[in-house]
Amino acid sequence: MKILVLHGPNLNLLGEREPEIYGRTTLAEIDARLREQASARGASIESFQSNHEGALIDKIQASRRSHQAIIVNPGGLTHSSVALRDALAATGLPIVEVHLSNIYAREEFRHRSYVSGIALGQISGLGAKGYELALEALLDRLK
Ligand code: CA2
Repeated sequence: MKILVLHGPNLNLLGEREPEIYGRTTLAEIDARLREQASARGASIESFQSNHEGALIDKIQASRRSHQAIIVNPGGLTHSSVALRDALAATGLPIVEVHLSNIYAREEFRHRSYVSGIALGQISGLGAKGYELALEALLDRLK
């Protein structure tokens, strides 16, 4: 069982800037925890971060046959990208959307997600723990 973990634009800055909003955990630490968690359950993850919408879409398209589920934090593209939503929907894979911050407690423009309508579920506001919860839920579902 292989799960794709996608991190959108600017998430490479995690742990370096704005810790009061996004926490102190780095992206490498999040990925390492998920790798351990997956392997303890006989699964694996592939992690991919990009600041480029097209690169994320290429990765999503390629994942259709090689992966069984997707965890995605689309970053700012959450609120703007129909193309990313379409690519995710086209995989037909179960998708969990994760946000470190509570997008509904922030600016109005963050309240709309183009991804939530095609996701199995969304976890928002629980920091890095949200990724672990997403992985657990997907592995339970895939078993
Ligand atoms: O809360 C989240 O996970 C977000 O997806 C993060 C996005 C934001 O645009 C969404 O509304 C909510 C921003 C990612 C940028 O991450 C940074 C991390 C550290 C320092 C600066 C930006």
